Amino acid sequence: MIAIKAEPFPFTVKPGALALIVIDMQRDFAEPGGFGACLGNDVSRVAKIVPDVKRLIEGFRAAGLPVIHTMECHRPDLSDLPPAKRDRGNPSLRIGDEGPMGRILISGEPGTAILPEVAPIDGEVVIEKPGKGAFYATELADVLKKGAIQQLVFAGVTTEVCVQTTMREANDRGYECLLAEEATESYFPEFKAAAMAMIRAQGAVVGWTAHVDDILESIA
Ligand code: TIU
Repeated sequence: MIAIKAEPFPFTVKPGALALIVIDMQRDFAEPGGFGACLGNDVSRVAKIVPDVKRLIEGFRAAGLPVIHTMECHRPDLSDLPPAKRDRGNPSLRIGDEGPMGRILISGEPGTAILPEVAPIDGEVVIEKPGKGAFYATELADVLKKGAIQQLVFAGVTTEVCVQTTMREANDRGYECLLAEEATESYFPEFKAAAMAMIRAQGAVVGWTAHVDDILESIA
């Protein structure tokens, strides 16, 4: 393996220590009638990155590198849903309400599932998370420690919410983090651009950004 061409400078891959983490590529954020749409967002932007997320996942699988998936969701009894989260944003349907794809953002419901094109395969870890960050109230820290993972490539949605929150959490825990530019998206293009810029500012204060092609070329 070689260094990945990245910003603000090349990302040196540590053999055996790199994993891909795919954040919340769920129907609830990509399809009409889901959580993202209930918050008033145009979800079509998310659907457009599916091919790039898919080829990144396939590249990691082909290289024998771990792929970890996360899902933002809550228990059916809502015991892990703070009222402050449930009531935020005046959505048309709130978390736990019955929507066209089942109960909004509830574990096991059809709308909460990961999009079929980028779904986990047998043996891949799936982290269900009640927060925006993937470390809060989950087993992610243990999974990474057990796998001797020290570096994370990030994909998924949305760039400035769950992706950036998790990158910041990982960065503080000592992981080197690289965001795959074409494999992440926001409902707001200007927020994606700002998140990318603030991640790599100040000499990679949160992490690196790189193009999917450059990541794939380096891990092949
Ligand atoms: N996964 C994720 O980013 N959850 C969100 O609620 N994102 C929004 O942009 N709302």
